[in-house]
Amino acid sequence: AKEPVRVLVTGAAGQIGYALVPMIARGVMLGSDQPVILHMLDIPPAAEALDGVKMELVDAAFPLLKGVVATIDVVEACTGVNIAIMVGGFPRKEGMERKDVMSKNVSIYKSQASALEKHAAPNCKVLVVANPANTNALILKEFAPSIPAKNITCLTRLDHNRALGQISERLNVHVSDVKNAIIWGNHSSTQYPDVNHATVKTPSGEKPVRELVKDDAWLNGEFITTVQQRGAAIIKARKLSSALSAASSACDHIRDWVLGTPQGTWVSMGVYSDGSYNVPAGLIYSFPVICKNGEWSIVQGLNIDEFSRKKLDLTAEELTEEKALAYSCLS
Ligand code: NAX
Repeated sequence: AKEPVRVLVTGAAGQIGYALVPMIARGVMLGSDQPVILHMLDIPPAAEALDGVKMELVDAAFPLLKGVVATIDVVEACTGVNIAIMVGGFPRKEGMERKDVMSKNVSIYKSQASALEKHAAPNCKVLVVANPANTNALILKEFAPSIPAKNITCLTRLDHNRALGQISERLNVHVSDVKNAIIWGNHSSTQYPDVNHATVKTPSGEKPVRELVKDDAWLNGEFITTVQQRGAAIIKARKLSSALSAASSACDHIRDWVLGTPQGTWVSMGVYSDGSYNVPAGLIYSFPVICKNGEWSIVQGLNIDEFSRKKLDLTAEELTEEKALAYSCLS
């Protein structure tokens, strides 16, 4: 039998946490033969709710779940974890300045970075979900210098899956037949959902999405804004932000990272930029990646047309500004 993997979920008493922990305990993230021990962290006002989640995990009698640590102590939460899903953060409230929200998250991610660096298992893989996801991940990287940069990522897989979903709805094909969309840049409304290399599996082979949709105006317009604004549309409809889709996408992100992407398929991940595609190095930026043997690598050599170039640069500019804002909060 396999040794259990320890998975940390911060903000585990929140909405996404409540959707995510049962998925992990069922093997959706790491496979149906992989036992897990869940570490759940939240803050004192949510401690009682967190205990309630733990009670439900016990009650669900998951065969793969070998233990549950529910705590408000960041050191206890981080100790020995192999995978860390960072969902906890400070939300933007009405009337709050961007700088104030950034400042709260910078201080959270700075201290959690230190705890992970000191107490997590060697080679711990980190996924930041909490917004501003890219910049929180960057802060975590900066303050955990002994964790390799390649182990620190942020979630743009939800945006990626949303793009696949929109194409699937438009063409009336199954979403699993659509692949190789790309989310470039920030997990924000400046992200660029790119279908220039995306394909659909058809009875007569793989066909480019553009050839099948036959409507460049839609692909260059409404498709992009729908994906960019999808989070807001969910809030309007549900009066709550995306939770089940965020949790499911977080499982997809880690599963593909650990177990590998299928041959010929890439996915989108926010990763530390090495300057590929002339994206400034030193940002956490969403790129197309393939994963093999537990490591991601950026897909190279894709053609970037002029329309795309502008959009890649625009979202990079926003991330550069966010980085500067985050650094200004440190002093
Ligand atoms: P909730 O407010 O329901 O839950 C957040 C939880 O984090 C709360 O239980 C809170 O007590 C806890 N928390 C706050 N500070 C903490 C700290 N220092 N340590 C540990 N826990 C802490 O929010 P939810 O809807 O679950 O969303 C969580 C985060 O995901 C938000 O930042 C949200 O903006 C972000 N999202 C990111 C997405 C992505 O694709 N990257 C999509 C979904 C989501 O909007």
